[in-house]
Amino acid sequence: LMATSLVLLLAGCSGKTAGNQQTSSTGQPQKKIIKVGIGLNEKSPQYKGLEKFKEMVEKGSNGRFEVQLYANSQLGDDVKMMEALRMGTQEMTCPSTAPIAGLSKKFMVFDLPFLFPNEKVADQVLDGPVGQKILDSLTDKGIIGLAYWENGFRQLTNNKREVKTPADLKGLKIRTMENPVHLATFRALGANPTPMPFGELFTAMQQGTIDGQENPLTTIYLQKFYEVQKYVSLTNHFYSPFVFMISKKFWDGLSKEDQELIKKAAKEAGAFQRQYNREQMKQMADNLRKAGMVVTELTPEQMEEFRKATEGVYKQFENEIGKDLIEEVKAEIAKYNK
Ligand code: KDG
Repeated sequence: LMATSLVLLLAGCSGKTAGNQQTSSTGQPQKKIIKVGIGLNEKSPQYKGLEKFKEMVEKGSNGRFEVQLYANSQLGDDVKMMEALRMGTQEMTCPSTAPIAGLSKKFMVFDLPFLFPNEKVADQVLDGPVGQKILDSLTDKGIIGLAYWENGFRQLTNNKREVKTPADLKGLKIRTMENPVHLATFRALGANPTPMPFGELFTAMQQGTIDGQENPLTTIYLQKFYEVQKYVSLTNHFYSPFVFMISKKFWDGLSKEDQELIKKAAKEAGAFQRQYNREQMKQMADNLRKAGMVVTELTPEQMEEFRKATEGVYKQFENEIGKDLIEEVKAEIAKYNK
């Protein structure tokens, strides 16, 4: 036993040379491992995007990188994984923008209710200068934001009753992401919101500790929320971008060429992921009906009631987000919304 552990110990040490670069006992450079964690499962469009990224980086580097994908919060929830990126104990993750607010309040601008009119406009604003400026606010937190991907427009589910107006939401216990703008929005709608990491959500719905939640239809279907929720209302109340991000500690140890490779792959895989997400989304309302959910489309008047009820949230967060930033994003949206 002693001998075996000694051999293992030696094998473990011999590979280490200075810095990030490791060599095997044969003198060949060892693969650099990139661990990527997400909360959603392997069926999610997000995971499909990560598979694309993995393929691009592994091929593009002739196998110098190995990208390991971990779904289902295996590496922790969004907040915990971002912390691991900052420490340099995990390389990449892809949270919704909402939980990023804990690191940079600028991201909260995207959490404002009924902000983006459609995905096309969102793409243009996020991929433009204001989107980049907000990504850059992560650098001094130890994170490099590489690209925006898409989670999508969020819809409301619950287990109590059909929701057509804010009045129907009264008193319902709704799980939100860990974000003050989301909490304020649901309070303004008369609900009783409670923040919770994604990994705890299914069980909370199953056990009835919450009545409902909100997520894009892809998530509601592919995570089988229809097994524990009866009603879904197509409210489109938030548009959720994802941010594909990498640990600055890891990033700083890479060559310029490798940084370029990873950045390019993050963007290209993101373009694929957005496309795939939108394709998938088209079938989801039908899928959910077939799975037994009541899918409620709102009239323009009912939508307007939701919008009106949450209008005050913009003012409420003006100081925290910055009035200028809100105005800048609104102006960008107006520019592209033609
Ligand atoms: O993989 C992404 C998830 O970790 C999370 O961001 C999904 O929208 C989400 C939620 O509701 O927590």
